[in-house]
Amino acid sequence: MISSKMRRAIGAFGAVSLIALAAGCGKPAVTPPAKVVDDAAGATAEDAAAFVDKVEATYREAFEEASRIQWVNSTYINFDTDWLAAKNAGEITKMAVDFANEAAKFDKVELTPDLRRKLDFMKLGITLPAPTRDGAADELAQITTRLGSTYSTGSISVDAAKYKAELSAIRGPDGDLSDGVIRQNETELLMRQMRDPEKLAEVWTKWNDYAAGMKNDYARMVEIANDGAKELGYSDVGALWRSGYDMTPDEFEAETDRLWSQVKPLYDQLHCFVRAELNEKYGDDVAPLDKPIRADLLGNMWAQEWGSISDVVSVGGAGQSVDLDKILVEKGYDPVKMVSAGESFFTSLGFNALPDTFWQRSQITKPRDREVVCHASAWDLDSQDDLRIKMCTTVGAEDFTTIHHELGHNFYQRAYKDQPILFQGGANDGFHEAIGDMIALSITPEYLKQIGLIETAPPASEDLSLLMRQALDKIAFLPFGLIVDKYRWKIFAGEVTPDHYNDGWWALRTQYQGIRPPTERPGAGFDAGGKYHVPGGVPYTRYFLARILQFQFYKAACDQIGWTGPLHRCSFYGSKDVGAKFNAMMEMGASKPWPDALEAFTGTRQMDGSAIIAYFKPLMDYLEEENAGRQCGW
Ligand code: X8Z
Ligand code: ZN
Repeated sequence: MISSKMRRAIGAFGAVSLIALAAGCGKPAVTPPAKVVDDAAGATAEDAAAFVDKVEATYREAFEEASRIQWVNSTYINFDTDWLAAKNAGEITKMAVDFANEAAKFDKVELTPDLRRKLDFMKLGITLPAPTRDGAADELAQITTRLGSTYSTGSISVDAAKYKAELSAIRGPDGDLSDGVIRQNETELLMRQMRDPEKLAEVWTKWNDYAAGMKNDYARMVEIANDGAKELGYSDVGALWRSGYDMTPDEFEAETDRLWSQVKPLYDQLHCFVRAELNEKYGDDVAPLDKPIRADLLGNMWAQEWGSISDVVSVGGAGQSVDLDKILVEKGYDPVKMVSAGESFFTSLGFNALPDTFWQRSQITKPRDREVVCHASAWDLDSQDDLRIKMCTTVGAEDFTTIHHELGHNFYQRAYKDQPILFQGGANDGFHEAIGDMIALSITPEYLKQIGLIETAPPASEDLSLLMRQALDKIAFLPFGLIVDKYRWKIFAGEVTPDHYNDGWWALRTQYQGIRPPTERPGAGFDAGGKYHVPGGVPYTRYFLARILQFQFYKAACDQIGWTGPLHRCSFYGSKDVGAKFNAMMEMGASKPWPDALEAFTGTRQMDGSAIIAYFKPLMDYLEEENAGRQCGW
């Protein structure tokens, strides 16, 4: 499975990672056995340059074909597209592993920084490497394809009559409600909307139970990919993943812990306040004040972002001043119009409009009558202009943010399209995830007024309620963003074994997020498998980094326009200067160590939590006061 610097699509199963999808069928692809090159005798810098040229030419062609296969598979999952995707993924993994091994013959040759970086990326771009022994790459590709499809085509069964109202709310009056089968993306929508603790617990439990069916495949995937990582010289896959940040794996882990300790006080205050609000709504039985919060009450299947329960968590008793969910519906926005609005923000900064093919080829809403990967992703199929998003958009605030997120990937991809293919990627993967989010931070009431979504911006007295809505998404996410990989690092290192997959998961969930499951979980289950990126093999620390970085980018942009007001009210909509400077960072792609890119836009070389802390300062002051008499913690 390939990703990062070698990916063509971001956030796609398989296409973030060209090689993730696999079929459980079909004859293995025929490819020559890989040869491990350990003879460095006589290799020169010129040889290295010629080798890199060959690899890049090969990848340009191979990635385009792989992306198109992955696209068809992700937008039409069936036996045949799984078969094709798995076959192709196996071939690409073999090719990439062969190149990575061959690159080792230049380990001791003195090279320019660019060449050295490209050779390093040949290894680091393989998210889940296969060992070179016969059959391993194909087995891995089949497993990862099956995991992807099993997740995306997953469903649960409920009593249709009991959920009639909820199902018609998400399917509309014409939707068929009779069968009681709730599909994966519908379980997400239900967790957002339902407020009945018994129904929440049922949907939550059934989805997490469904995930247990992916456990054996996952455990086998870990075995094979770890063998592959060892052949490439890493202790395990976790170490490989932590090596992509221009520092050692240990330094990177320490860096993420440092960032977490900077922002943890924000989370602790938010947790304390939200738990008290839930206690008021649901009472001591469902939401006691002295225990971790029940994970199904937070408006999200994974308790990762809590913005959907802003109706429950109110500031000073005030209602929601700007209810974007309602406004988008009232103003007659449909999914395409939402994407158009997102594009307009980027063009206001001076970026060119998206190509016509974006509109012709993207999947913006869920097609009827066929299985697709609903999890949102952004694609660049030809490493040039064939940009697309793939979403199952519903009209509302959450997907409006996700659209900006995905478009951020597309505009980044286009900005670095003239880089050599091995440098076509984010400065690090956190940058890639932060671009669109940074733009979305600029969706302030003042901006909504500018684009005609609201008539008058609310007074400053309503800032706290707006900040609360943001905190429920941005701050609540921080520990989740950290633990998904802390968990997988432990699995790859053998510290959490399949018999204890759930024990390991819930230990971290409780320790970092302060949440608990609504029902008793089997220790040997696989609840983490119910989160897209786990069966999808998509590394997750990138999203933690992005939560920090997006505020750094945003603050830098606001400084550039000379903003002196409260940070959360700044919108840089329409600033060509910010656009030009942002583009200068984006067009570097992955060609330089990430601190260079960060410095180009923000003037600093450190990832740092002080911008997110500054943004939420007014809310934190409020929360500290409100929580003063409370027993916080769990
Ligand atoms: O997976 C995504 C994007 C695609 S890269 C929609 N995100 C993470 C998630 O959904 O878990 C964005 C925020 C975190
Ligand atoms: Zn993304």
